[in-house]
Amino acid sequence: MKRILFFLVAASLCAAVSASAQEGYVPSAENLAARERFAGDRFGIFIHWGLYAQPGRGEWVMQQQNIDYREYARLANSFYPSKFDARAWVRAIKAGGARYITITSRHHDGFSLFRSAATPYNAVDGTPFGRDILAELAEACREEGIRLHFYYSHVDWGRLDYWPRGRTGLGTGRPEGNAGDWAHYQEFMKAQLTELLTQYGPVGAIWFDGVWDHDAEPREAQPAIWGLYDQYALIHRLQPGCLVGNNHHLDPFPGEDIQIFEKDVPGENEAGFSGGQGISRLPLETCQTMNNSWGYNITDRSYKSADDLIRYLARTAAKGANLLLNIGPRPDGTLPDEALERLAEIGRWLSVNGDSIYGTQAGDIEEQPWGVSSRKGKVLYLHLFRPVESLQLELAEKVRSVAFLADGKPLPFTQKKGMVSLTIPSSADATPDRVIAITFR
Ligand code: H79
Repeated sequence: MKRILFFLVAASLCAAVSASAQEGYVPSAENLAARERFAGDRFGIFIHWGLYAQPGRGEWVMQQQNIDYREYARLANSFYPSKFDARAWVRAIKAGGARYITITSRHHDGFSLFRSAATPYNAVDGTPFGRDILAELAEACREEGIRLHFYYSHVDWGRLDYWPRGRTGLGTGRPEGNAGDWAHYQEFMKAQLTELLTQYGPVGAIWFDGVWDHDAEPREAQPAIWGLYDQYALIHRLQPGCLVGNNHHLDPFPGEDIQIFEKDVPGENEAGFSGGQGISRLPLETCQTMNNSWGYNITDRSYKSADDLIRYLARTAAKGANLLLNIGPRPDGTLPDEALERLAEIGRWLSVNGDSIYGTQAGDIEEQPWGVSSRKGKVLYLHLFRPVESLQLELAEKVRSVAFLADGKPLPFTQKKGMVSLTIPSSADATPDRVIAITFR
């Protein structure tokens, strides 16, 4: 109780000013256009990169191994990714068919990948590498025509002003009895958000993560605890077209422009993070790992096959959501071979079948044993995940033509009383998802 009071007093002071503005949030025309563009993108690549790439045990290593924050910070002295080449990343990602990149500007360990006057604990001022990772990436993205989004952690496992702590980062050596300075931490985050929105050109989205650290407090308390409305107003003021997303696993708060689902397509909860949220009317995004780790994990070989990832992309699109697929670069700055191979395969599939993914909405037909469906205007796309000989579909609209998307070969069909029957010739071509386009009149 004392803790709640502390937060409310500390946070409401700074949140009060703009809280009302965001509570009656009306997105600008620019923001609405950005949402539409985002929803059409359908496929992005998530990059988790930071000091944690060096121990190679994922981005939670500091919390999981209870590493003292002073010892952990020494990893900055050996941050020297000699093979980092932003253009090579962006080219591989673009060839993979992704339309945007979301990179961890600062994760829970508190290290910033960008030049920041708010803390020396950053890639430029705090490492021998001395280069601004985000600046190089932003330039490469501009050249290649890919949008850039920034992940930003609300949680910090090493700062003394991040106190009271939440449920994580309790073993990182911050002294008991630390007074903390929550209002100072809020100011720090706003200073960094201002940098992110003024140093790198247009930012597609700010992607927050960590509200769940204080989930002992109820949902309604979260905006005031974290100063969310203040941050959202700041972002929209600096860049009206910048989308705000927050991976809090709750129903969206006012001021958010997209809704995020962690490791599940919207409506499912296999990973266990999505039980507390429904599906809103905002553009949706599912983030997912290629193996079982976000940050580089040197022993995690549990990569999903390229075929499974392609089907996951189709399943996500069929739910009307984007897929944000993760890669954890190595400490030397390269993308893991396994990730590059999968990217290339997804890109090959999309170069033929992209029409059934980009710019689509959820399909008219729910997920079936044979696969899923997506829709764009007058065209319904059937994604066949396994061979079937025939399909009976209840479709109210009158069908004009049916054809394979890959080669345009027409399929025989009949339509009687709203029931469409398709006979599907078998194919020798191996594909994880054979797409049929049904065009209505
Ligand atoms: O950045 C990646 C992860 O590091 C971060 N989000 C993705 C995108 C993340 N890691 N775990 N989580 C998010 C899920 C949070 C799990 C929690 Fe819990 C469940 C937080 C509170 C309840 C685990 C169990 C940690 C504390 C208790």
